Amino acid sequence: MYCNQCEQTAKGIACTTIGVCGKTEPVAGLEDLLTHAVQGLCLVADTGRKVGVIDNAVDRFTCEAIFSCLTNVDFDPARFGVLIHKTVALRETLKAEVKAAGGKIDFTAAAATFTPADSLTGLEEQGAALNFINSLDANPDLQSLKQITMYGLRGLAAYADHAAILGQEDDAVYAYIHEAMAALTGDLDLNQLVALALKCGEVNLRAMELLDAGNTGTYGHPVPTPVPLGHIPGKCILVTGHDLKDLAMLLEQTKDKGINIYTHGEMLPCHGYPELKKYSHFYGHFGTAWQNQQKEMPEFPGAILFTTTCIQKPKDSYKANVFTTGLVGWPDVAHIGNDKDFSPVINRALALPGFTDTVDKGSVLVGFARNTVLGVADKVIEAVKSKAIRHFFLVGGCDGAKPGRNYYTEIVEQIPSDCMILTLACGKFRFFDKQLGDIGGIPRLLDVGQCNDAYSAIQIAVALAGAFECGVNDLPLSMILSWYEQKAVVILLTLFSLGIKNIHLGPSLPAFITPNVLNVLVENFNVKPVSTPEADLKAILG
Ligand code: FSO
Ligand code: SF4
Repeated sequence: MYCNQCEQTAKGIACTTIGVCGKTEPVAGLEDLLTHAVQGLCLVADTGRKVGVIDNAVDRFTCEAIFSCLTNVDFDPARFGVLIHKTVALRETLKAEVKAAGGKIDFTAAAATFTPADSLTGLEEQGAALNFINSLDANPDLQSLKQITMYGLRGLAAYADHAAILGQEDDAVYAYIHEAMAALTGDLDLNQLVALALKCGEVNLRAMELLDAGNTGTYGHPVPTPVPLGHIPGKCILVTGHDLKDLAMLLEQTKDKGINIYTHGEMLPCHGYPELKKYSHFYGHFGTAWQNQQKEMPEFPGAILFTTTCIQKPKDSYKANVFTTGLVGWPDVAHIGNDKDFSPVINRALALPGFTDTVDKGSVLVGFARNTVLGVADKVIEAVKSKAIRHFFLVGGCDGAKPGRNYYTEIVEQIPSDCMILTLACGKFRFFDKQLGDIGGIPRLLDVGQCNDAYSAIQIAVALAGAFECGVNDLPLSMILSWYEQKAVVILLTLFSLGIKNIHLGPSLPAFITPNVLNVLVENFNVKPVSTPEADLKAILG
């Protein structure tokens, strides 16, 4: 195996025997084979579009298959076997449709013609034989740019899939995904690859806009809401991941069952949505970010539902309590299918003891997405003009296990009291419960939401720039971002496509970026690796 797509990759180079994330060598091969197969499907779909053949089932499936290869989504070899066979079956059906519409189907690329082995072992061998990453391009810089786009596509597919689940789709997004996946099978020069990567970021803005419309259109705009961090007596279910619709369906199915629902990780901001918070049994939040699952989940006395994503190997002490749904998967863990009948989760929760006491651990405030923040825009603008607010920091992104991530806790602690801090995604758990006070009644620490709500943060920045009649780069705003997986890669591409500069990125730079490609990013966007909180704050604030 050779995987270097995430921030925790082994030795900062690549995982070559087993993933630090727990990905096994066979699964790595299956992910490579699935990606190869999806490229074949995309070659046909891209050709089909030119003769008017557009198939929504193919569009939706393409996103699901690509999203399945994102870090910490699916570790189940059997599920990958099903996906690979379905990809090739769809490819052949689509070929026939394209041919009937007058399109050319004489593809020579191996991805468009390969036959998958019948057995899972055979598929694993086919995957291993691909040597996929190293075969992308012999030139390391071009290979690096291809990887940036491919990982960006994984993030983009994730957002497009989340949005489609809520009924929000735009064919332009699918068209780009097909075009780009197909293009990555061929030879492209440096300029073409840079353009393809930036387009990925641009299209992702649209996908995130669709997701924002899906979430806020279905569940309302988040409103400021205190969320208890303790618990109350009663049976309980913990919901983690990012999928609001799964949570909504679970809340509905448990409303008269005497079970309290708690969020974990990236589901915390769900407490702010009017159509979710209306359920009286939607109680509070338990635990912190994804990498602490194995420590925290054994302590939860109820069932645990993983929506997409991040899953870590469930320990035996709580594995029987774990259920997955959506694209997330772990071998031998019960999976709730598309009928979304959560009865097995509910029955497990009823069979477990639940909490028997009341513990008060205080609360945190959520609900500062674009509608809330822009609702107090006048106050904020006035505070900037009167110098009550000196600077805004967006400290956001993914959390992870590396010790270097203490940087993010420390910088938040050291940011002066006349500065506001916006945050989003699971990196916030390093400081989400800190009491940072307020400026003129506005809390200093504002939780914009999940990583999936990056669109909301961008809209806030764009609106502030409009109010001050300047560009986003000219605002008293600094972005201190932490990355871990490929949704963060595509958000970075989106920020680049918007011309946003001076991003501080950490805790380490991606292993798949070569020094030459990094130079291009530094020259064009002035990306800076994070250094120390003291040095970075001095450089920003003077
Ligand atoms: Fe975190 Fe995982 Fe939301 Fe990522 S839970 S790491 S950026 O998948 O998605 O922030
Ligand atoms: Fe390693 Fe990350 Fe790939 Fe997992 S996803 S195998 S940790 S690089």
